[in-house]
Amino acid sequence: MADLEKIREKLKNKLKKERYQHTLGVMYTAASLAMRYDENLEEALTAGLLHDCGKYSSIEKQLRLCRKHEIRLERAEVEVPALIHARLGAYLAENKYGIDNPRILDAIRYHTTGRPHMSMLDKIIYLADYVEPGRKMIPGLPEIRKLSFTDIDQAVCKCAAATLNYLEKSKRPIDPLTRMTYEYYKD
Ligand code: DGI
Ligand code: FE
Ligand code: FE
Repeated sequence: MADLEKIREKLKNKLKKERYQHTLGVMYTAASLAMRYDENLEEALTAGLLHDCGKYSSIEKQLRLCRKHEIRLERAEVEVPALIHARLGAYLAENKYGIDNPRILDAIRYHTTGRPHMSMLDKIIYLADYVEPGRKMIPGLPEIRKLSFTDIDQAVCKCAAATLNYLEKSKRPIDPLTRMTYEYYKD
């Protein structure tokens, strides 16, 4: 069993204050969703706590760590630096925080884009990241918060739609997985 207290201490030293606060918000929100959907609490807490462990403030540092550990990035990840921390985070969780549970590692790996056929833990982390209490208000957030606890697939769909909408409006490159998540959950 992972020692959550130890992980917390380590993250507190590595992440910026706001990122650490967000991390705790995701951890507790993930735990609440796990209670609602009969998922393993320990797994939800661990994945929530570690989901952004690769999110060092500088992208240069994230890229440097990827090179150092020979983490191969997809083309979309090279084009969109915001995506790097999810793959890097899964690597660090496994190799620096001693997590060997593949369900937790996948939830970290896919927390930014989602993916088709998400596990319950994947969905919980994907949504907790979006709806945790410290998230700044964005259109549709109150509805997605409520839906997360009433119809999780519908919540994933709305969340993916909102992300796509935002990316299209701001004309940013879109990872194929981000689109596939929406396509899969829309019906
Ligand atoms: O790490 P967080 O800030 O807590 O949240 P996150 O891991 O969901 O990352 C959010 C950012 O990632 C947000 O600015 C939207 C962006 N994002 C997600 N999918 C894509 C994307 N950005 C681009 N350009 N393309 C994507 O497909
Ligand atoms: Fe993230
Ligand atoms: Fe996050």
